[in-house]
Amino acid sequence: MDELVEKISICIERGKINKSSSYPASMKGEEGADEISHKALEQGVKPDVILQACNDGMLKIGERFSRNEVFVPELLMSANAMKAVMVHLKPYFQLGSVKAKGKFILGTVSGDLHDIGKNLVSMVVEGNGWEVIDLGVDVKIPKFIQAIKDNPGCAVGLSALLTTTMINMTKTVQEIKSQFPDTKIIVGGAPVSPEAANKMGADSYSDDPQGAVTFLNQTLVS
Ligand code: B1M
Repeated sequence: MDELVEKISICIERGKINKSSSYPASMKGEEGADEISHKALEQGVKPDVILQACNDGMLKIGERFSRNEVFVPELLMSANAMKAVMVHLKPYFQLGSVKAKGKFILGTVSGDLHDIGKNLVSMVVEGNGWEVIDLGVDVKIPKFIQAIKDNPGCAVGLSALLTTTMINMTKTVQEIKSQFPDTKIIVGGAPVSPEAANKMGADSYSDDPQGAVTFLNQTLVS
């Protein structure tokens, strides 16, 4: 089982999506993240362990990108490999048809196209009984405002992965708070910190999806 987990991490790092993908050339014809994660789940590997393997692979490709050893196309292939795994993991994060505890509006802020972390947050929050209204990536302030108007009583989650888009996160938080002071906001993403969250006026910060669930359960469930 450990071997499968190790292979998943390698597939993510190297951007090997599935068997029919000819990228990377050195892994042509081999099974990819898609088939191996499916097999691992069938053999009883815990979804959390598979998720951790994916995160490890992502971390490694990110470090290589920082060292200029790989470039954006390689990052994209890794992201696509991770998405292939997430298709298999999704059912494990979802509950049956239970009445939603409340609504959670989620999006990656304007200028930012990273959505893997946000999608994980979405899955886990949904799996814990909340209705998630996922606005996607590069979400401009008016779109958040409209969604809040359409869903009174909702909470809002913002994600950002670039230090340059944290300014847009701040602007989004401030605009939401000026129009809807009672709306609770949680922020997250690699460059965000509890201090930054506090400074921008968000109600909470989390470095993982479970933190968003805890926040929602504590804030909106009486
Ligand atoms: Co980009 N990228 N990227 N990238 N990318 C980073 C973020 C970077 C750190 C890489 C590096 O330099 N080492 C760097 C940012 C540097 C910085 O600003 N400090 C970077 C850069 C520079 C860029 C471009 C500018 C590159 C370029 O074009 N020259 C460009 C920007 C595009 C844009 O957004 N406008 C770019 C593009 C891309 C791709 C499109 C190729 C691709 C994204 C594909 C996609 O998301 N669909 C990509 C990727 C894959 C990465 C790395 C490798 C991986 C990010 C990721 O998915 N991590 C990343 C390096 C790295 O982080 N290792 C990098 C896995 C994910 C599960 O973690 O998103 O942190 P994360 O989410 C976590 C937590 O943060 C938390 O929960 C998640 C699960 O634990 N969380 C929340 C996230 N949101 C939350 C919200 C919450 C609560 C928790 O509540 C609401």
